[in-house]
Parts: sequence; C-alpha cells; structure tokens
Amino acid sequence: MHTYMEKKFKRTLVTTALPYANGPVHIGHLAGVYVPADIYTRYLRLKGEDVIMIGGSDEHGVPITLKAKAEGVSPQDVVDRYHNIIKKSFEDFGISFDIYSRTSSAIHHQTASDFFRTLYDKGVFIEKTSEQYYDQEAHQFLADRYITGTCPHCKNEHAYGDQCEACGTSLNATDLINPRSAISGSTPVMRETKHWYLPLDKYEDFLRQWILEGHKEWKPNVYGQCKSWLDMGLQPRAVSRDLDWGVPVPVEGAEGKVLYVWFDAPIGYISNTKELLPDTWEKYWKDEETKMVHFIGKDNIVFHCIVFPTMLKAEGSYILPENVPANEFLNLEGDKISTSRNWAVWLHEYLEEFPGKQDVLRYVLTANAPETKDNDFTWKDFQARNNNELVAILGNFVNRAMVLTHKYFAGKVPVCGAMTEYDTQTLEDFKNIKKELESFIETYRFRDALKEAMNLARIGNKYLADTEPWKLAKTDMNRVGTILNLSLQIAANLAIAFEPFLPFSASKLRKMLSMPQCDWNRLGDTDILPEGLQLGQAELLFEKIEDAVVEAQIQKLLDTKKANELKNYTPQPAKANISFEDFTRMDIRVGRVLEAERVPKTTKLMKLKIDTGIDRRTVVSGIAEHFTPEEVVGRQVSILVNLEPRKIKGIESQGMILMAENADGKLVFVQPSAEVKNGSQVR
Ligand code: B3M
Ligand code: ZN
Repeated sequence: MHTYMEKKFKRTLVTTALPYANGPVHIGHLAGVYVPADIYTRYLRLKGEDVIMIGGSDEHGVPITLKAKAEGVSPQDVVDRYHNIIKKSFEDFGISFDIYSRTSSAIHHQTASDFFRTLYDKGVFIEKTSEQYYDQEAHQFLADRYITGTCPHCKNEHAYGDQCEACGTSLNATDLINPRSAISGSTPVMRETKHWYLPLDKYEDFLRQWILEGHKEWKPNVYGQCKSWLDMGLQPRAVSRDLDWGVPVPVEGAEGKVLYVWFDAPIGYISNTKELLPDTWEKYWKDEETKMVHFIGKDNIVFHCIVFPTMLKAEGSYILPENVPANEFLNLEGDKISTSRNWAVWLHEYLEEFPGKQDVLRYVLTANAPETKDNDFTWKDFQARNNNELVAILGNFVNRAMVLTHKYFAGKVPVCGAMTEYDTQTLEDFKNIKKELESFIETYRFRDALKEAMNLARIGNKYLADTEPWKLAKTDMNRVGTILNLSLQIAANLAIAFEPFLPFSASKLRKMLSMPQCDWNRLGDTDILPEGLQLGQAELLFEKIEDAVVEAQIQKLLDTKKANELKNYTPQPAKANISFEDFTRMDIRVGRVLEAERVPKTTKLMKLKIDTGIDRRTVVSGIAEHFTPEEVVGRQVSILVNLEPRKIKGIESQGMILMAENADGKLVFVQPSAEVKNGSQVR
C-alpha cells in the first residue's frame, strides 16, 4: 500500500466552503477559509502548477427562506443581494477564485438533480416515511427551523426546533414545549411524510479505512472529529426536505420536496467547475492524479469528510478529497462572532474604513489564524501587528533600501563588490527560505510560513541597521554599493515570498523593484535584480495606524454590545397587586434641587438639599456615577417625602428621589413634564 507522501499529483482542485447568501462575510470567514485557500492557490500558481480555485454562494436552506419571509421579499431577492455583496468583498480582498458562482444557477440545479437521480437509480437511498410537524394554516411541513417554542432545558420561549440559542442545546422539534409554527403562529400537528436517506452506516467500513488508516496526516482537529463521529456510529441521513426553495427532488411523487441544502451545496463545487471548464471539468473531478483539497471551517467537517465523500463514493466515478485542512474559529474581542448579534468585523465595512489596507487584514488574520485552536481578533493586536511588524520591519526595510539607492546611485541597482564575512553570513541566513516556505505551505501551516517570510524582512532590516551604509557614503562608495545591492536582492526575495500572503503589497514592491516577473523558483537567489537596473519610485508599503483609529473601532463594538443588551432586556416581572389604600400611603411631591455635592469617600452617593414645598431637607441619593452636582442643581424632581429617615454614611437622608433605571443601567430622573409649584402632589 502506498502512503500519502509518495503520491504524486498532476493538478490541484482547491474548493472553498460556499458561504450562505443570507448575510455579508466577515473576518471569521476570511481567516478560516478564504485567506488560507488563497495563499495555497497563489503559491501553486506561482510555482507554475495546474491549479484551480472554486468558490460560490450557498443559496438554499431554511434560514434564507425565513429571512425572505421576515422582509416580505422572495428568497431569490435575498440571495441576489448577498451574493453580490459577498462576491465583491472577496474580489476586493484579492481572493483569487477562478470562479465564484452560486447554487441558484441553472447549471447547479441540473448537476445536483442529476447527481441525486444517479444515486436514486443505483438504489443507494433508503425511502422512509416518518411523522413530522405540519402547519395546517400554511399548508406545509415545517423544517425544524420553522418551529419555535419553549426550550425544555432553559425555558427560553424563543427556541428553534433544531437549537436553543439561549442555552446552546441542540434540539429536536418534538422536544419543544408549546411548539408554534414560525410561519403562521399556529400550533403544528404531526403528519406523515416521505424522505430519502443516505445510508451512511453502510459506508462506515470504507470511511474508517479511508480516513483513519489512509489519512493519518490530516490535521489533528479534523482527524479527531472524524474519529469521534465514526466511533459513535453513523446513521442514515435524510437528504430531502419538505420546502419550496431549493433543488426539487427529481422523483415522481416528490412534489413540494427539495434536496436538503447540505446535499446540494457540496455538489456546487462540481457545478461551478463545470461552469468554469465546460469541456475539461472531469479532469479535475475524476482523475486520480488530481489532488482535491477542501478549505472549510470546523463546523463543516462532518459534511466534507463523511457525508460528501460518501456521496462521491456511492456515485462511483469521482475522486475523494486528499486533504481537508479545516480551521477552528476566530473570535472577536473575546466573544464568538455572530451575525445575528452583529458581533463581527464585516469585510465591506472594513474596506470603507480602511481603504487600501486589504493586506493589513490579510496579514493579521494569517499571523493569528485559528489553525490549531480558536483564536481571538482584537483591534489592539491589529494595530500592533501593523505598526510593529508591517511598518517597522517590512515597510521600513524596503523603504530604506529604495531611498538610499535613489540617493546614492540615482535609483540604479549598484554593483556588488567584494563581500565581507558578515555579508556572506547574512545571505546564508536566508538561503533555505524557499524550502522552508514550501514545507510549511504544503502542510497547510500558513502562520509558520508567514513568520518565515517576515523573518526574511527582519534579516534585511538588521543587515541595514548593522552595516549603516549612510555612514559610509563619504568614505567608501563601493562598500555602500555592495550593501545596497544585497539589500535590494533581499527586497526582491520579499516580493516573491510575500506574493501568496500580501498580493497587493508584493505587486507594489515588484513595481518599485522593476521586477515584472514573479518566479517562485528564484526564491533564495541573490542575483534576482541585475546590476544597473533602473528602479521605480520609492513608495510606502504600509502606514502607521493611530490610537484614535483603533479606539473608534473598539467603541463601535462597545456600542454594538450595548445595543444587544438593550435588545435582550427583559423587564422585571410585575409585583403582586396592592390596594389603592396602599398607594395613597405614599406621599410623593415635586421638589427642586437647591444644592448638590458628592459624599466624600464614596463613588455613588450625592448629598442633595431639596425644596419640597413643605420644607427644605437633605436627601442622600445614589446618582453620583450618572450626574455631576452641576447637572442636578436647579432641577425639579419627584421625591417620596414620608419615607422613614435613615442614616447613610453618617448623613440623615430624609426621603427618596424617584429615578428610572434604563435597560443599560443608566439612571434618569422622573420629573414633571412641565414646571409645577414645589410641593405639588404626585398621584
Ligand atoms: N454554507 C455552511 C457555512 O457557511 C455552508 C457551507 C457549504 S460548503 C459546501 O458554514
Ligand atoms: Zn435553552
């Protein structure tokens, strides 16, 4: 049996998870899937290999139909809108798809339908009738997401039939207490319905052999998840749904049924390849010499390692993925990224706020990629990596080499004369760069690869700092020439090494260095730029990001958090009834604040002198964190005057000022809507 390392491939098929077209894409998408896939693909292209990168929008599934209903538009309207936003974000960030298409396309519907039909005709599926919730008012079966009710675990009244978002438990629709249809609001009834099931259990032996024996080199998080699924034992999975949005089930008697979104979506990779290469697509899908790699996030592992391979295997003419380098999740400022809570950095917004800084985000997301565990994106880290790494190391080195060459050699690559021992040692330091980058990239360790590339910039920076050519300009121009020649060669190496990671900056750098070609095979060479070559103008590759800019981003997130708290605020339940008598026992008056001062050695308390109309009295109130004394003096307020006096911090407080507490904890005065005479009763 041959092992993985010995396998030789002629071409590579890179697929990237198809994002649902029900919202824009955010940094989590980019970090988890699209930047790594792009690095990998750009690298292979640079090496001159045969590679295609396939992407597209996933435009089916229940959440899209729910969103359409909520907005009163059609599902097609929803996916048209987001497909275009998503596609543009990817283009803007330089994600170099060979095709970015969509699953509502005619070619996909045909491909997915044919695929189902092939398996159906081969007798692969099990047909099974079961009872499911049915909405008698809307005349349709309800997918789990269409049913809401009370969570049996935490009593959240807005749990969905597949999951309670309050406590995170995954549910069956039949678990819900008091189930309701999300469409009509009526109580659903149980009714029989027929579906087609993919018998995953029958493929267990094949999967065990193929993954657990044949792909021990897969990332531990991926391998481990597959193993635990297989160890739990696989069940047949329904691949159809009662729904009117999706690819219709191409079988007689299947009216009102569509393919389950997770059945059709991965077939989208095939459809999109077909759309790109109508005549030669099969070469990429059916030839053992093609290496197929699925780039996905960790929540998609089971579908790409177990369900889709089973579908491909059952069909019989397709290859299986060679690797599935799934990433873990990226969090944002310590919290899980969430579309519904708007807790995200949206790519289209980022570009509006940081125009031209695509590479900065690509850099930070790669340097901090969730390759082996969940990671956190913070704006402080973003700023630090930009200022301390991109600006201070890479940008600074390139700029110094360029500016000095323009200053001393009219922008022409100077002659490299005799080398010192230090020069040779510096060159020695990076002669393995190509091998190192390759071995990291080919094993999907993009963070390490990026670190290695940055290290080359560090070497250059140190070399210039140590040799100080600007000090030698008066005495030894030959030496200055040698130093700058070597520095420029390092810069040329950087232009190649960074191309997969920071394509915008690498191309800018190549333009500065008059390097029309970017040949990966020259990486590590020290004669890339010929002597006498006229360089372009020096431009800054990166610029410093100021504190105020990241503080504004942090503030934006804090505002989001606050807005979410307000949205989720549930008022205290009502207290038990009291009699009118009870109410009249309270003597509430309008009074005016005459004086106010903070109570020393406390943060919350303020001592107020109030004109109650009856008398002038002292009240201690817990408002000092919300108002300054100046803000309260002169105000009319409501005061409960017959509250028993009590001592607070040694001061006798005679009454209580009435305040309302907002959902975010902010206090406001309960005050008359127009001026009234002090002493007026509140009744
Ligand atoms: N749309 C799920 C997701 O975006 C799904 C991926 C499909 S890949 C074939 O997480
Ligand atoms: Zn719950």
